[in-house]
Amino acid sequence: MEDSRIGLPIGTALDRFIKRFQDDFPYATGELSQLLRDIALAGKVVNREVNKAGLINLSGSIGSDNIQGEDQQKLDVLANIRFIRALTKGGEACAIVSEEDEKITDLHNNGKYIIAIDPLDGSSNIDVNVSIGTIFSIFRRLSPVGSPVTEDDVLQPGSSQVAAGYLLYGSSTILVYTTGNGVNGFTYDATLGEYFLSHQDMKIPDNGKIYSINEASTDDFTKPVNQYLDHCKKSNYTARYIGSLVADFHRNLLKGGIYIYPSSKRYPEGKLRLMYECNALAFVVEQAGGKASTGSSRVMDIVPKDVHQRCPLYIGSKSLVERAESFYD
Ligand code: AHM
Ligand code: MG
Repeated sequence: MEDSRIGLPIGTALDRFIKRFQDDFPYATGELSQLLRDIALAGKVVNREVNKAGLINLSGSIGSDNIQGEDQQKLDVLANIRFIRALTKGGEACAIVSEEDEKITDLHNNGKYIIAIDPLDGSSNIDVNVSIGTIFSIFRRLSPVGSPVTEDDVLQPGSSQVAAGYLLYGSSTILVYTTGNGVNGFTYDATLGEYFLSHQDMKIPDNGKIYSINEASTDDFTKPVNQYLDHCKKSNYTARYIGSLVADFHRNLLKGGIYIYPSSKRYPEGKLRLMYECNALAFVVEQAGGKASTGSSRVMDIVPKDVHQRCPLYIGSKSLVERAESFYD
């Protein structure tokens, strides 16, 4: 089975795929390709650790909080180490922003790329064998190579991403990414230690019946959010909420639906982080024909003021997101 747009069959190894499209990247020198390979490799290591967590004493909390004041799990910390190490080694990245680190990691090298990463998202699901994921965003630095990394290099809007994607450690492990030429998914075959193209040129259905939101918080939500939820119920939608952003997003990408984490009394700015949770999925969804909104504006247009800034998120099928936005008009 060959896709006319990408010209490579299902089953193509990730490495071959990356090589084939290397020349399509702006400023192609192979460095962005190498970064994607580094992320894929670290993903294999994290996948192994996630799969064995119960056996090798990796379950549970580490007993400290991260910058968000959230309880860090052992696997959160380990995944952070694995990804930072993989991204540091190659020299392609000059700075890394991570959910787990308060400050930007400036690598003081000649790397051209800035990475924003949530090494392991869905902490509350780590110990209970529920799907969790890694989310990444890649930007090109703006300042000249050789000079110190600046705030402007790091605080770029999502619209400047050169690549983004996620790894979902689920019933199977999948890497989904975009470099701005559509979205492709690669399923990991652990017996061969390799990712293979399984989802070509992914497109999100324009419509759908799934809505995903933590409905226990309705008392905290604003009127438009609750009105939209009433609309979902009256329209016979079905509710699906795992509480792992990557897993909820991936399901809706395949089946059509909307994921919402709105602003609320508890989280006036929303809970999810713009730079390493919302932007990457926004880039993927737009490339797949969907939409990502704050409820009133495009997520990827926000210029971040802080690396850990939060943002309300309405993401998924275009017509569903637009309908949700109409409740704010
Ligand atoms: P985390 O980065 O601490 O794991 O938090 C992000 C997670 C998302 O994966 C998920 O969609 C959301 O938080 C769930 O939040 P809640 O428990 O409030 O529904
Ligand atoms: Mg997270």
